[in-house]
Amino acid sequence: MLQRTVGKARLVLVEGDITRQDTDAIVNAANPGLLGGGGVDGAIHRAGGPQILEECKAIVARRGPCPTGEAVVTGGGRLRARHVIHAVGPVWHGGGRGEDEALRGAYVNSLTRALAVGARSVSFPCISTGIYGFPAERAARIAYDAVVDFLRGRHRLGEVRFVVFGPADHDVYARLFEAA
Ligand code: AR6
Repeated sequence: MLQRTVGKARLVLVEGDITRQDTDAIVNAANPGLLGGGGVDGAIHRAGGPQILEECKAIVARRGPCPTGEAVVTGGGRLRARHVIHAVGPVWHGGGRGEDEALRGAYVNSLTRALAVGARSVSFPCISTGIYGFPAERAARIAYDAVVDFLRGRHRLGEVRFVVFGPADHDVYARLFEAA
C-alpha cells in the first residue's frame, strides 16, 4: 500500500478486488445502459446482488442511459460499501474523440456524486482501461491528476483509494505516487 496526503485527505494505492473495499462508496466502470457487463462491472453486480441492478433499471427508466463521462449512484446491496457510483468512461478510439476529457469527467463526476450522498471515502478502479481499451499509463495520469485537483479544492472527503487489479497497474500508479 502506498499513500500520500492531499489537502485534508488521504490518497491511497492498493492492489486488490474493489468489491471487497470498506470505503463508503466504490466506483463501477459501467456502460451507458447500466445493465451490467463484464470486468469490474460484472464483479460488482455478482458480489452486490440483484438490488443494484434493480436500482440501475429504475434510473434508466426515469432518465435514460448515463452519458459517457457522467456517473449515477445506487445503493451497495450486499457489498461492504453503502453506495456504488456507476461511472461511464469512454471507449478508446485513438485519443482524438475527447477520450481524455471524458475520462477525467468520469472521475470528477464520481467524486461529486459521492459527496452528494454523504460518502467520506471512495474507491476507484482503473476506469476504461479494460474492455474499453484506454491505454493504462495515459489513463492513470488522467485519473491521478483529476483526483488530486479535486482533493485540493473544497470537499469533505477523508480518503480516495485507487484499487488496481494486478501488478502492472500497480507499478504505473506507484510511479505517480513516488513522483509526487
Ligand atoms: N476489482 C478491481 N479492478 C478490477 C476488477 C475487480 N474485481 N475486475 C476487473 N478490474 P473493465 P472498462 C479492472 O473492463 O474498460 C464492462 O462490460 C480491470 O483489470 O472492467 O471501463 C462494462 O459493462 C481494468 O484495469 O472496464 C462496460 O461495458 C479495470 O478494472 C465495459 O466493461 C477496468 O476494466 C467497461 O470497460
